[in-house]
Amino acid sequence: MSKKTIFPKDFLWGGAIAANQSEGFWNQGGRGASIADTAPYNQNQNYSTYEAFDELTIAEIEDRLNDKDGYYPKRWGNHFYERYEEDIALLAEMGFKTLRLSVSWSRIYPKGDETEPNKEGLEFYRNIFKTLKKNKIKPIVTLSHYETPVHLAIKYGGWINRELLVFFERYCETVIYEFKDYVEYWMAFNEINVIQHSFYVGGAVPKDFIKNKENDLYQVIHHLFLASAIAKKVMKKISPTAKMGGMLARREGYPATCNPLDVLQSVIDDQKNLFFTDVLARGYYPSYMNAFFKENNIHINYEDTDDELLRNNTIDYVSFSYYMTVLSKYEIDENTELTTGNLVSGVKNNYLQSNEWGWQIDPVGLRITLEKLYDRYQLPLLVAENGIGLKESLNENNSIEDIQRVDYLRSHIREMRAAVNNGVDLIGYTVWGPIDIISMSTSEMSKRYGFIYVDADDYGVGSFNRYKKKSFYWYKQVIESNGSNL
Ligand code: BGP
Repeated sequence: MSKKTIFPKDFLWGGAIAANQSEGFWNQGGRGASIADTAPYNQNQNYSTYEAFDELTIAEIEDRLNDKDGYYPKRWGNHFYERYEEDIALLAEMGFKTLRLSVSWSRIYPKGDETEPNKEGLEFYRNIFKTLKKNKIKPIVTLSHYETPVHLAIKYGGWINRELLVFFERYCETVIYEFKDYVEYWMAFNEINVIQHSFYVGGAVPKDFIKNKENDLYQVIHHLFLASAIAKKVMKKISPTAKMGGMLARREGYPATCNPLDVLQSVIDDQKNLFFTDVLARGYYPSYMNAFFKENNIHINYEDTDDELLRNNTIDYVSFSYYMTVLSKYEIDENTELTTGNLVSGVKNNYLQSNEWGWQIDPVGLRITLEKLYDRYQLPLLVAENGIGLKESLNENNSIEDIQRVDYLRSHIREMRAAVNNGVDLIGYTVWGPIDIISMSTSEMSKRYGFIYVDADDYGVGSFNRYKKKSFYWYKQVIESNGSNL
């Protein structure tokens, strides 16, 4: 390996947040409720059965909306809604080149099916984009980060219903038109494959609408593919020089042994994950999925124009979240040790250490995934999320010595650097939750990812003031040196 590895000069160093985990003020500024606002915090939770992934009936969703069931941290976030100027100034101080953030659909169309957008919502994001521009930070915008308006879930059954395509197209047209002068990078859905884990989180589908689980799953996925293609189609029309990406929760894995059956299992597990980016990047269903549909009697309702829509509107770059790896095993029995993750679970790898939530830390896995994805798609790649959740509290100097975070990020950046050196076209790296943010899977504030500490607990008690951690200064120097000073 060459000693002097250089990231491209316009490499997008930065971080990533989502509206529903950061903004708060969930019912202010004309905003409607989104499905994320129904995710409660349960202090007695068992980490392997995250409530965030519960399947819910309409009655249960309504109960949660009426606060029948406790405390909902995503409604409060980290107060980005009122502190975004201060937050962006801090990110600019670190030298951020980019901030990946989502627009909350229900701030723009509070119920989702209106014909006129909410002006206050548009104003809010316009101010954010202006502030980013002033600070020379390029936004990467996710159009839907688990944020479907809850009304679309209750009234239409969420993404099981093809009618959502009409509402989503209108939303995309509005947002892309309004912000075309500020945004060069878009992506339609965050972690589009989360639907494999929850109809509600991934597809806004209440239990009442699910008739045949497996068939319905692929119908919802088909609609998400069409919606992604529509987002690209709209973007091409309104902002032809911008780029539309696809976003996958990457499940990188290895065979548990060199038994060919474990190796084959690993290939099959990988296909289940890569299926999503295969369709988005190539514009058609891969043969292994067509075979699977045939064998399992799965029939997707297609319209004549669907094939053309998918083929003509493929993504411009591939992005993914990467936190961990797992093992694949042909035969899993009661002695097989399993491991958890927020989306990824599988067989435990004893060569790896885990974080407090059982997520197995594997920097080399990031290199492997970059090489694999680039080879498969030959499209630019973006690491849209990476980072480590830690429980932290301020020391006497109002800071945190988050050495573990620095170690984690440093080791992952080293592997990215090696991949770039080996010819991978990597355009950016956005560390998850640069300012402490509510956890997606556990709804905890105390699972912290940030370079910047937010003084708030799991119940929203605290000043919400921001404090720089040690990693703040470290990441600043990483960006300053374009990744050579780690
Ligand atoms: C991803 C989600 C994010 C984020 C991250 C960390 O799956 O896209 O929204 O939260 O994981 O996960 P968690 O917050 O559950 O620790």
